[in-house]
Amino acid sequence: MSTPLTDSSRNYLELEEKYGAHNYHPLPVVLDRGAGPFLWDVDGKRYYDCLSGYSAVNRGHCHPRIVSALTNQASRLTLTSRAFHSDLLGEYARYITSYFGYEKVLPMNTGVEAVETAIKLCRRWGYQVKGIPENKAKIIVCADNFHGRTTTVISFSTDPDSNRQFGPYTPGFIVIPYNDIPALIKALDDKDVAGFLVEPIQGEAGVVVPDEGYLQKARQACTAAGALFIADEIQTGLARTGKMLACDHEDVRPDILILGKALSGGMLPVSAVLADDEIMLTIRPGEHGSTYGGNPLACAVAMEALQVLKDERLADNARDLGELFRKEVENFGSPQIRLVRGKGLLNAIVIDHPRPDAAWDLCLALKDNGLLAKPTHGDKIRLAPPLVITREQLLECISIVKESLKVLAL
Ligand code: IF1
Repeated sequence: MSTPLTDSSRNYLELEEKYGAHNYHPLPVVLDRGAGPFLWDVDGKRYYDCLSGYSAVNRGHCHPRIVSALTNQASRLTLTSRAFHSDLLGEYARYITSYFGYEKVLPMNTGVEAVETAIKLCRRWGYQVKGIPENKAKIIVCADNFHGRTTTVISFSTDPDSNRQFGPYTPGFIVIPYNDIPALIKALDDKDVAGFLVEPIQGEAGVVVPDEGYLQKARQACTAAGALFIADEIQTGLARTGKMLACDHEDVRPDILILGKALSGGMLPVSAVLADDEIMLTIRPGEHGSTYGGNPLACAVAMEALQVLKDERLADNARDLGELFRKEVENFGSPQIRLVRGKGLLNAIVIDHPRPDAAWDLCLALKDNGLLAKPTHGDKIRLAPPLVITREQLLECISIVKESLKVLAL
């Protein structure tokens, strides 16, 4: 149904298939170049990127200022390890803490490492500050969460694809429904609860936006119960949803803020955990760390990437174009679209179709028509272009979606 692969594309696919583990099922497209909202395949065909490296490439591909920060620093000093000081870590720590309004930062690399760090901090705070008996600390999480792939983090996943046959699992997590304040208040009754870990919008679940006021009420419930409110903004943060943080929509300040993905603008894995001293200083030298965490290359890239978000007012663009996107797609009135939802430029359309692989087929048609997106959980397609996309470009994406829907006509 999709246009056949060229010989050269097929070669790349076969190489990956033969020598790479089979832990992904990518769309059959082989990319070798990117700029702004565009990607090009090895045959020179151009696509709109509506995945943005799972929301890492918020400033578009190969943003000149970030590339320049990367290459300048790469030819000077890339890694010292934390056994020594570098001339950039302190500067970066001052920059990012004042940017987000926290007393301290703990730098890591991948998103899930930052989540693990937040879990360790939360438990440590529970023992040292809240006075929970040793080994009794619990953390509340939500059903259908996605926080990464490590053994501990999949221990509290409710998605069998993520955790089936990877046990035994790490104990100490309580799962409650998402967007359910009474369930949270009830779970917080347990005096051994140290914190509540939540995505402000559930990404992997299919861009599930909670009711307005949910984050604010959850924040208040945590404060009342003496538990930490921990926001995983790895996917929602850094201008993606139309504010710098998704929590900003409700003026909520997390006790622990987790950032990743877009922190480096897609150049290298850079993540961070932000918190105040009462929490952060419960971990002392030698008790946590990472070879690459806080490396000078990451510091230089992250500072430039954060500055670009402000200089180019990308949160405002995400807010305005997100509203346009949802309005236009709703206006299709397509019987094959059950609904469109999201915030800013983090959106999903939910497909309504008898064929279970309809969303996959639509993604193949989108690809043929010059737009790349990926289905999640069968019937949902996430559409999250780089935030530098212009109004005209977004309108072109919308007409590609409209045109491609024809493959689903019944
Ligand atoms: C995969 C989704 C996106 C995340 C949140 C932590 C992490 C992620 C809220 C871990 C990672 C990923 C990773 C990717 C698929 C992907 C994803 F489909 F699962 F939901 F982005 F849309 N917290 N999200 O979304 O960060 O360790 O990967 O740097 O296949 O695992 P990481």
